[in-house]
Amino acid sequence: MKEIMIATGNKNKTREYREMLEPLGYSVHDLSEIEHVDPEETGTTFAENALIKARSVHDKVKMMTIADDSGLSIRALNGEPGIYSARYLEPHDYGYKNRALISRLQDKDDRYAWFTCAIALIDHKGVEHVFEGIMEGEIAMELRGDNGFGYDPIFLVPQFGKTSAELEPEVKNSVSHRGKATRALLEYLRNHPEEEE
Ligand code: ITT
Repeated sequence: MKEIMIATGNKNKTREYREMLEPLGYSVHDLSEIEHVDPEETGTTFAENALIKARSVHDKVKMMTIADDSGLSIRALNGEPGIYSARYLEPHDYGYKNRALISRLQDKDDRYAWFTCAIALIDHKGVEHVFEGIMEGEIAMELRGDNGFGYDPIFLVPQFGKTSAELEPEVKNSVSHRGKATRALLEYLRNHPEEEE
């Protein structure tokens, strides 16, 4: 079995990675199995923050480690919440955050938004790699759907006419920022089998 550590404290991310990696023969671990203090995300890009998270765990676990930094960017809000997606309007829950974003867009015609996911991989030799994926869409007029997590209920995926919270998990993974970045990661691993355990 190939072992991979997902350096995340977000159970929803672990679930999405598990759905994508287990069918390919990976045994997926996350931070719930080790003692770990989250590093401060001091980077200015998704890629920098993903690397900060991955490095902080890789030394400890000595197995192939990935971390992702992801978030929602809204063009009419100059890219907010962006790299601050998890911290936006804390300590409020996502019902509140999602309603707040919809009301900030009330008078705007431009509802274009995109999710970004940067996955940092640190391989056995300690070499760092980054894979990125985006999903483009629009901010919906109201919250819809119970699947997914975070900002999914307000993110309309144009080709389905549904929010990403209304999509079945496999369908979301097939078009999502995390799905695309994960497929790029897997292609890299397939081409470098010596880096798999
Ligand atoms: P870790 O740092 O421990 O991985 P986190 O939740 O703090 O967990 P991020 O710093 O990457 O993760 O923040 C990403 C936030 O962006 C996440 O909490 C969601 O609010 C949002 N987000 C990312 N991917 C998403 C997705 O697929 N669907 C909905 N919201 C998403």
